[in-house]
Amino acid sequence: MSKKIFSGVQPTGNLHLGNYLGAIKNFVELQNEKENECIFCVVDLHAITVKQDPKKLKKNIRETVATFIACGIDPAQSIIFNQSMVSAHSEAAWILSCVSRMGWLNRMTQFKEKAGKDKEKASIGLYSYPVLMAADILLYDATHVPVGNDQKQHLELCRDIAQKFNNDFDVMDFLKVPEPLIQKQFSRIMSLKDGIKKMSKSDPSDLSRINLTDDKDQIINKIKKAKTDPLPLPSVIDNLTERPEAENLLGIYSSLKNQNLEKSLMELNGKNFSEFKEQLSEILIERIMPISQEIKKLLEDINFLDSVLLEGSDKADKIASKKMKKMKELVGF
Ligand code: AQP
Repeated sequence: MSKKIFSGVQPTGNLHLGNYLGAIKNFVELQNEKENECIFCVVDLHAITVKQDPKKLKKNIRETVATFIACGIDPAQSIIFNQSMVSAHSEAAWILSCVSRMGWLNRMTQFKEKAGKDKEKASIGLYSYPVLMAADILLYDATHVPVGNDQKQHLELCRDIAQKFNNDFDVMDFLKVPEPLIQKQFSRIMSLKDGIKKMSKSDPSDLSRINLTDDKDQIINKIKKAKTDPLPLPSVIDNLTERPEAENLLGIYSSLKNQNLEKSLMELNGKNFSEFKEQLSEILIERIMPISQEIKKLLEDINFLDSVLLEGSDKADKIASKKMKKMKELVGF
């Protein structure tokens, strides 16, 4: 059955292995099932929920488009566009924020993590981030949303918002309730420096993540320095309990090889951590280098990247403005 796919990535720089294995790799697989309609958005409105340098933001927007394409998203097959170029996202987010309840948003763990200790100083945008995300998805009648595990709670909220809007305005199925598509295994890649923190663009330590623009030497160095524990490599999954760093590195290895953890453990049986790390670096170089080289090449042609966004935004605007018009009518505007 064909699916309508929508997902977004924030242009906040440093796109990393977590973004790739948790989300973008899945985008490409879904696109390659030819019957699906795919829309991938550079969510710049989301990016400004925390302070951004305007010049860097512009650069990061182009870098995100280049990364999408370098990873295998084909602008001739999928719509790639920029959220701020389609005004319906902001309009729908306002209407949906009037439908959403404070109590729902108060439960969002990502806000608590990102706002840190001083929540009073967090932007209102950061607090209402999940409502904008719901608007993004619902404007396109997306049936499926591929995301990393960290976005699961936001997706559940999106479903609640869609159902409440439909109930409030007595329209059975106007907003389609989407299904999350979260990979069963390895959907949360952790920091290379701390196995209980997710790999993240905003981590101040570059050693905590493999960036999709890293070169060979950077990859080798980061994996060499990745935190492990003093125990030997496990031979069975049960031995991974309370060993988050080992579990993370083995998860990355398995995800890159498209195999389960059991198979990787069997394959690596008898090896020590430094031999395993060498093997992990090799496979990372094999997978990441072509992406990193392609990103660099694409970034030399800014006109091409801008034209992809312009064309994609035109196509997205056609779909979103139609839905927005109906939404406004339902509300009574
Ligand atoms: N560590 C991760 N493991 C698996 N999936 C991940 N994603 C992000 N980090 C991991 C998934 O990547 C997609 C795009 O994420 P995003 O850039 O829109 O936002 P994010 O989740 O806030 O990513 P970061 O890296 O943590 O950014 P910062 O540091 O700026 O907050 C999403 O589908 C996400 O699930």
